[in-house]
Amino acid sequence: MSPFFQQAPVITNTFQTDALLQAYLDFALPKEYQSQVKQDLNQFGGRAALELLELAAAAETEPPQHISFNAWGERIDEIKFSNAWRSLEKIAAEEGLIAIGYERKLKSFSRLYQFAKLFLFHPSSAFVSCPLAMTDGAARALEVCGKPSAFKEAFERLTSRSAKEFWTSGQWMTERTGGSDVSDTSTIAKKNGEQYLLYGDKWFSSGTGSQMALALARIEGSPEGSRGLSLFFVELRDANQRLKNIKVNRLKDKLGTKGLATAELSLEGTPAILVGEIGQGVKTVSSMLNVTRIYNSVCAIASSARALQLAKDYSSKRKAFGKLLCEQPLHLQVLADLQSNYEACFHLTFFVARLLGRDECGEISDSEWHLLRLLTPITKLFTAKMAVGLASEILESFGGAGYCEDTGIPKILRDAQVFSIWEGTTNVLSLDVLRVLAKKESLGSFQEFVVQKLSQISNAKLQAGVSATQKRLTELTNFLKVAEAKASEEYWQCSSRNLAFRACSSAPWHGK
Ligand code: UCC
Repeated sequence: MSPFFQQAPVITNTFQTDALLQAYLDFALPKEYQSQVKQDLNQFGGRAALELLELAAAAETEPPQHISFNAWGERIDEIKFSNAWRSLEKIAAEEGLIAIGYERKLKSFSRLYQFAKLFLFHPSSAFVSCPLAMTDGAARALEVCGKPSAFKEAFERLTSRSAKEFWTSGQWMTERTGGSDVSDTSTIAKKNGEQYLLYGDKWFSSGTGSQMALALARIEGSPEGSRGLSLFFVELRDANQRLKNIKVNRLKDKLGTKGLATAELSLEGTPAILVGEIGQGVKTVSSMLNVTRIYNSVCAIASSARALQLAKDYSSKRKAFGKLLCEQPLHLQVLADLQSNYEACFHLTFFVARLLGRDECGEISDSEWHLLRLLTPITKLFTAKMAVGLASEILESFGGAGYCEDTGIPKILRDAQVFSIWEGTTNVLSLDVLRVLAKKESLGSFQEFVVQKLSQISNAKLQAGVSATQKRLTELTNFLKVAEAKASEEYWQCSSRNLAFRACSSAPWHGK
């Protein structure tokens, strides 16, 4: 008898195999854009399943290296990236992963198209998606500031389709004193003619291979706290590609995201240009944060889609107790539950992406704007937690094989854990939800939205879901009344997580 070897799960064209993404585009994209978008995503889904996947594996096998000194003892602080990593960046530029969002050829639907493409890219990107998130966020922050002439070239490069011209950006906020609380930022900006020189340490910089960064710093003499912070544009390298008065202290040894260089930096008189107004740094960077948080959500659902695709394929190949896994009721039930949670998160994320597109094209109503502001942190925190839980269940669905590194499954779990930390932890985002709810318009817009969507549902089969959603909305409203009556800051803070999760599970996200 020939020995038994288990067939491995395989990934094939990730657009063609994604019935949900295709159906969503049919539903959400106007007819005139459908064929061009689907054609592009179809070719990209093919690349994601083969070429990109191989490059991503190579980028993880050859992680970035920090070379502090050259052969002659001179400090050079070079970060050496694999060719595979650089190829992924090049492909990202050429495929327009940032450009699509700014060319706006599909008007307000450009974000939907761009994020659908990012959704295919992320799981085969070794987290090149992380610098892309910051690049997009930086482009948006510069755009919101009116693209002053000093940043014209940077904006063009960030949104370029030419790999030669393309720049990525870092986002330098976090310091040793805290990633969430930036109020203690100790980086100082000293005036130097029209520009500034930055002095201080940045503790989590994942854009070290980038050509620019947006950095928070305190102009000498500015008040303490976050209201004394300003935002700065930094061009990292000189004409010889040497870092401009920036020392790389070390690369972080992280749980996952191994292909991504995350560095600790010292700024030792780094030239910088003020972005936006003095003392408005947090507010100015928040347009970047809101974009990177949506990226986080898209990447979270994308990694879940990939994990499900692997598990579903495996279940049609793996036999146990005389049947394939996909014929085992309990196995199917577990996968179905995961799929349904994932699909809810998919709809929520793409709904927010469409709102962002409407905002950027000046088509958003006041009520939708409040909804976008509220849903951005809620979506980020909810999709991140879903992705971590799903990755753990999917790993388990592979049994012992899922626990072995060479199947590639453990990496999915390690990488998923970053989603609830990157760009704000669940607690920080819950507190952001409180910040938004303090302005009453957001809650009103949310309630109005849910009621209006429910009123459009006429299918009798969906009535149980409608009633359940109405009940949850009433519970949420009652919960807020009780919290308001108690009115203590402590009570509000303790309730904020619960509040964010309740809001997320009270709404029908599918709908125009
Ligand atoms: O550190 C990081 C790396 C983690 C490890 C990752 C592993 C490696 C990478 C792997 C990648 C795959 S990531 C960065 C994590 N840090 C954050 O995300 C920051 C978290 N903190 C916050 O989000 C805070 O809420 C702050 C910093 C945004 C704000 O804190 P403040 O200063 O206490 O907030 P204020 O004073 O309430 O806000 C100042 C102004 C207000 O407007 P005005 O002045 O009109 O009242 C706010 O309404 O900014 C406004 N604002 C916003 N506006 C604050 N947040 C927002 C927002 N999101 N959108 C619009």
